[in-house]
Amino acid sequence: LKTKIIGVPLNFGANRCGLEFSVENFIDRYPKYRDKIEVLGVEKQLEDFSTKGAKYLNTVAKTCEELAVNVNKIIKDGDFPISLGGDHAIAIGSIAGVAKEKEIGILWMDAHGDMNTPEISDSGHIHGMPLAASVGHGHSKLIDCFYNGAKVKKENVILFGTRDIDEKEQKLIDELGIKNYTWEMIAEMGFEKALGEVKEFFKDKNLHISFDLDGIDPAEITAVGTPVPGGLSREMGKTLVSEMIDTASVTSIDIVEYNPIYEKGAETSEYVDELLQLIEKKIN
Ligand code: DIR
Ligand code: MN
Ligand code: MN
Ligand code: MN
Repeated sequence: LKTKIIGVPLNFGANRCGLEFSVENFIDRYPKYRDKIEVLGVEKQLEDFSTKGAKYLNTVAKTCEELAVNVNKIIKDGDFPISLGGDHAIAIGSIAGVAKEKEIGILWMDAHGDMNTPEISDSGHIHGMPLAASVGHGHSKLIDCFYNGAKVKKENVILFGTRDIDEKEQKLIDELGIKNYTWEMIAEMGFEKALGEVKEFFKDKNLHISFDLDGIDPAEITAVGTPVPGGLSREMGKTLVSEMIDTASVTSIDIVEYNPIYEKGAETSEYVDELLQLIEKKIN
């Protein structure tokens, strides 16, 4: 297995300035990645702005489609795709690219649920919808990315570290019975115990990890657009990735929502570098 990094500097899913600089800024700080990261361009599409509830739907869908094609190729070659965002909407594409070839579960580490649909979303931002789309809920242009239909069974999904879920989004999570380790639960039961349960659940199964940097405590990470107090320490985030790779059959990872314009120093890009190094060491 060899890691292949695809950079996807999408910002249209978050509708937030700065994410479009993510990949180039990261490479600029860490030139060792210049030849290692394949950067996908984000091609603006004609949008129908009268379609409410999913802003920049066509541009996001097109970008996800392209990412899916690239990720799928990497999986078929027997390698390990890492999708570096850019906003979290790109996970619709990375998951589609893997799920075409393998039945996978998803570990979604995030402050947010990302279980909105255009009907229930308050913001209309697609980066709040990728998990819902992957389990078959939301706009058909998102659900049907790369191939038609849901990509993952709702039973095979775990949310981890959440602490900002919208009201109607919570209702959908409850209706579907999506397993949700909120940050409050993790803090109460202890990180080690929560991690142990997640490891037990995904043990020996194919697993895609979707790692939203805003899942980490904003006291330790500044370069995210939607910070929420609380969350995993940097060390916990690394332990989570490392121990899941040891336990499950991890197929692929997203690292998303790096927004350099909010960075106070270089601590977030350093963290992304640390995560990439850890994954490369474990996988290669
Ligand atoms: C919010 C924020 N729930 C929304 N979501 C974010 O817009 O749907 N996800 N920031 O990462
Ligand atoms: Mn997210
Ligand atoms: Mn988030
Ligand atoms: Mn919110």
